[in-house]
Amino acid sequence: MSTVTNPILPGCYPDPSICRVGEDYYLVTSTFEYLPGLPVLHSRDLVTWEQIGHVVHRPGQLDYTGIASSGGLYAPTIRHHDGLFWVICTLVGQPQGNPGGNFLMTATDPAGPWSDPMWLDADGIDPSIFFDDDGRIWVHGTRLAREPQWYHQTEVWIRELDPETKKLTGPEHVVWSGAVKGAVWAEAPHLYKVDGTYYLMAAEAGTEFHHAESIAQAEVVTGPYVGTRGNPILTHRHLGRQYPVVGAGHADLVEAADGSWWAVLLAMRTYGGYHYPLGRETFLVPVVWEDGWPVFAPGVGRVPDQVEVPFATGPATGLVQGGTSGVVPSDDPRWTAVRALPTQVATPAGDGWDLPLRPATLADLEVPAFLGLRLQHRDADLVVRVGADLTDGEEVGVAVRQSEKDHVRLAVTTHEGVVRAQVVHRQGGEDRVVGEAAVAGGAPLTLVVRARGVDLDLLVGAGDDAPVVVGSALTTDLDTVATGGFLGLWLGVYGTSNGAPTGTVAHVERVEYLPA
Ligand code: 6LW
Repeated sequence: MSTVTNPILPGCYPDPSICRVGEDYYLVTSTFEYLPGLPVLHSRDLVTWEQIGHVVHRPGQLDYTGIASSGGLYAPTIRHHDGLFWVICTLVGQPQGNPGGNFLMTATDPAGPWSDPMWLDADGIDPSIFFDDDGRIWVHGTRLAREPQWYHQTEVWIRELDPETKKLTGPEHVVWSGAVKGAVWAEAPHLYKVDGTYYLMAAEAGTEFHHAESIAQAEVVTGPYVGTRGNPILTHRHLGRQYPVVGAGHADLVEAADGSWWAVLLAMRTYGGYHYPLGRETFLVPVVWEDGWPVFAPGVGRVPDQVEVPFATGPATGLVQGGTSGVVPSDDPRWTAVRALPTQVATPAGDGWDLPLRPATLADLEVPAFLGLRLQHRDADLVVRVGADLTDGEEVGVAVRQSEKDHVRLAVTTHEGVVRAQVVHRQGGEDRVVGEAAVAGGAPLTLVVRARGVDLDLLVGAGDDAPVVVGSALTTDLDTVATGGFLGLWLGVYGTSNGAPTGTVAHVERVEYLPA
């Protein structure tokens, strides 16, 4: 028996989906505009998780051109059938004329390689796939209702997939709009068959404070689906905004090898008031079946802080964080870039990276020279040692990123041989300088993001000098409660020539992510 502390995946790991193959569990989450996309996490016991790869890991697999922050990859579903892993997902926010929408990818090894996308003729988001025991395959998803009877009414549709052509075929069935009349955003639908009955489980009320999970059953896969009187089967909305975990929903079920049932779902841990800078995280909840319906967290009725997993023997670490030293080597799977793969913007070099500056800035809808990782702890430091021979107009720095419009950066620049550092808070698309300091001394520079709850300090030190604070900001000005969107915060290193052609390469000697 092991006891794991929730969340099992801390930081921005939203919209989890899980499947089991023998004794192995595989889980995927959304990644929006970040690449590589859709991390594949593996566990043998639900308590110790390791990242083994990504579904979107190859240049050219998907085109992220022009995709704004909080667009991109939403809400994947992972299933295993007949020796093949299937992921179905949506690429959101493609400019007109480019492929986008719902697609399938398959792999024989969940660590990859994964196939190119097989695009589906279906609009909407949150697709899922169900393999019935009669050999038929059913795709389902959600979209704004074609003939809405209330504002933001969505509808869950089901349609058959032809296994040969991988195209949708036959009639479409609209089966669900949420458990309550007037429900908004029926999302993350997943079909299951348990003891001969079909179950359609879906979230509703939006991926925010009112988020809730509901379930319905049918005798035939295409419905009609009838909800349980017990809906919603899980929500935290009745606990109020002071409760430290909010927004529970977007669940997926898995049956363990011993016959026990579990759900993974997203929720947010608040701090600094009603804010969640770490974003939507993945939690584990035990499930039992009573009278033909699932009961989430029996006896507790909400997402438990700690979960006992009887068959687990592991150290219950949740997602294992980097090395003990905190150094993030360039092959660490947590590295992500924006609209491109890390290896398309930088080259691994020693413990670090060679990062060629790019004309694009963090504010542009392009590929910036940015390498980052999720903020996974309230209190953590990102410490970067970087050297660059900048010319006037160029900058290298560290950033706390929500989006193009909202981020805080410590920018080191040079002007006529004078090096200085500025902390710039870009808020709602407007830059504001919140701190400034001269930088004198040797190379390389040490750039630090120090997150302590709501407080963010950005520091610079030259050569062997101890870093000093240049400016400060608040994580609660950067989270999605403040800015909108779907993301938790990212910390990273960046370099830009601010629009000018450049041949400058920053050498990122060392990056450490240090939970404090
Ligand atoms: C996702 C939707 C949601 O598509 O947020 O919790 C959206 N739910 O299901 C983006 O993550």
